[in-house]
Amino acid sequence: MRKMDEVVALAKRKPRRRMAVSAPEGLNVLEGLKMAYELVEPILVGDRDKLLPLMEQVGLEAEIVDVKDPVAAAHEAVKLVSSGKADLIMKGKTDTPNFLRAVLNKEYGLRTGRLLSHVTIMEIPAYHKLLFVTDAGMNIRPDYAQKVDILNNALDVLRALGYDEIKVAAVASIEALHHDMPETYDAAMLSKAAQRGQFGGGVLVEGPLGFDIAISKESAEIKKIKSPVAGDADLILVPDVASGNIMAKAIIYFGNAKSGGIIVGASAPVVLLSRADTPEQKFYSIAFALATIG
Ligand code: COD
Repeated sequence: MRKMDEVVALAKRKPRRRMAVSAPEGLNVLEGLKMAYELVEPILVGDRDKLLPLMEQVGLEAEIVDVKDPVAAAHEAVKLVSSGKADLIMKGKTDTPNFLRAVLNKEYGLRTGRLLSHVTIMEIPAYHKLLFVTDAGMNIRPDYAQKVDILNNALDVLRALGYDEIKVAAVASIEALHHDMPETYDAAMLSKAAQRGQFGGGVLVEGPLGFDIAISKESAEIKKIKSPVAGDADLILVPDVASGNIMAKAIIYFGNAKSGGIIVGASAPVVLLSRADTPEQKFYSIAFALATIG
């Protein structure tokens, strides 16, 4: 896929769903929800007194579940999903760790027994196709086994969007194995596992690769790295949340990218990017979540 509009078109072909939104008291959240009104019916879990004037300003009509505290709102929103009153959930102003703790709640959370992980989607004017990044949002310092789960989750997402050949770059700061850089060993092991078919057909994993090699054929030629993934990656598997989050935000802000983000592996899709996102980014995140529902 080359454009975010293709993901939006896919989402528009799905049935409209009910989406619980935790602490949506912000113009950017409400404007994003208005843009996505054709895709999802929002249920706003937040402070009614703050919401009503903002909703009037934006021109959005929606059910409100009155919860003043943003952390309590995350828990109520999760309960709406686990009780079947909503089909998916989105983070508004609740901070990410507390929102995720509500999603992971042992009693009423959205656990499935699988690892939950984050996938970012980006349309970057300087790149020839959509670029996905995982995990720049949830698992702080994943070990090798967790990286296998993170990769499998992201592969499920791309397959749900219709990909049957997926080029994955497991990135690090260098292409050689370095005894003091464990991420280079993890990347090499993932690459070997993929060669042996551990991630299914049509999946190519190359690593360790510098980010420049993953997205630039010229860099690969200069550094004499021969791989079908070089300069043509669909999915970037990052070593940890810090490097991935910084990389993704640098691309979004300096690279003028259209972007969206979701958590996968839960019993329902979870829409999650940064609190500072624009309405357009909220809209793309919602479309991305909807497009991946089977
Ligand atoms: N998938 C499934 N279960 C999980 C996961 C996961 N990814 N992470 C934790 N759990 C389970 C554990 O097995 C355990 O049962 C319980 O949840 C608590 O685990 P802890 O002790 O690791 O939980 P926390 O609350 O200390 O941390 C979980 C967070 C998701 C809150 C934490 O990992 C986090 O803050 N992640 C980064 C979020 C962030 O700031 N992102 C960047 C901004 S977008």
